[in-house]
Amino acid sequence: MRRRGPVTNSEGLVEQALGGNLRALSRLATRLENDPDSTEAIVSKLFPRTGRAHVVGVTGAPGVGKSSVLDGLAREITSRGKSIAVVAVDPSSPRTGGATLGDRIRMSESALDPNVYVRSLASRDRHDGLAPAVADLAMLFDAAGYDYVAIETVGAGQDQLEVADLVHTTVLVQIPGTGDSVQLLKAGAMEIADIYVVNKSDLPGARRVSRDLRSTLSLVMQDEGVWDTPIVLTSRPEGTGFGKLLDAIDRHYSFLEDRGMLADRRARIARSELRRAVERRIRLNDSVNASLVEELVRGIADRAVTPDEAAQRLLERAVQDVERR
Ligand SMILES: Nc1nc2c(ncn2[C@@H]2O[C@H](COP(=O)(O)OP(=O)(O)O)[C@@H](O)[C@H]2O)c(=O)[nH]1
Ligand SMILES: [Mg+2]
Repeated sequence: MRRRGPVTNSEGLVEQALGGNLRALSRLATRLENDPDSTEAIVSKLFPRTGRAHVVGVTGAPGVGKSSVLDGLAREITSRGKSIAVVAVDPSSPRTGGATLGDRIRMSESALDPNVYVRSLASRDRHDGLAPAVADLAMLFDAAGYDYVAIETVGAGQDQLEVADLVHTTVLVQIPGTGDSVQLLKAGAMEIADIYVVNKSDLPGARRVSRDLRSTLSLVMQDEGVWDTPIVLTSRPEGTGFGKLLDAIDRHYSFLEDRGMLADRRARIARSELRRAVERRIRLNDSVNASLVEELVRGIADRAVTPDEAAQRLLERAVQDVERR
């Protein structure tokens, strides 16, 4: 289907969305998710308005209760008069299935609670990390003025490390009865977690998980004056721990600010923004220059060009295209 004047359209939508129109916000989110060609125009409008939200990543294995924790957190945030938008990447957080987030989605769409907005990304089979739209959506909700923007992602190796590049604070959710913290250490997860949540603390063994984390952390982090990674016990059915979790999240942001470390995190986020924009250009040209890509792929397979020569030619074409625009 052909769109007429997509740029003007997006501009109008951005105006409306940033003015508080939830329908426009939702349409813009859909566009960011499904129409990569319009991303640049949208982002250029959003970008000057971003940089205010506290962006929080929530990661952990499927079923540990990331969505439930976010639901509890959202209630705590709204009770303090603040707002949160959630980008849910976890494919186990569908709109169906009666998950608590399903209710949140309906709530935000019917604008019953304007302080909570949940957006689930259609799950795609991506084995190469997070969809680029995740970061763009986080930008959208930041620009729209939400106090907190949370990204919920499956804690499956790569995406867990990637989400840490998009956020100020990474929350890693664990539960009683699964592996010990040595596995986390091996997976590199201990380096990215700013806060641990032991969810399902109504089940037996939560204290043991918490002690295990604490002792492993004390081995890893021996420096004085570094962030003392909090371990927060939560329980969705009992509704406990979410106040403490929000306190810990806020405390982490203040810590970054006070220690002059917020600038480092911002630089880390900026680096991933730059990388995405570069990739966007190449991808854009993938569709424009599909035949060149095919030719290069064949060339590499036939050993006629090296991968680096092919990459160089693709980049040269990308630069020409940018100059022509
Ligand atoms: N007992 C108990 N079950 C929980 C708790 N939090 C979540 N669950 C359940 O765990 C399952 C997975 O929760 P969900 O939030 O969808 O996990 P996610 O896949 O990590 O987002 C659901 O059946 C929840 O009802 C909790 O604190 N205690
Ligand atoms: Mg979920």
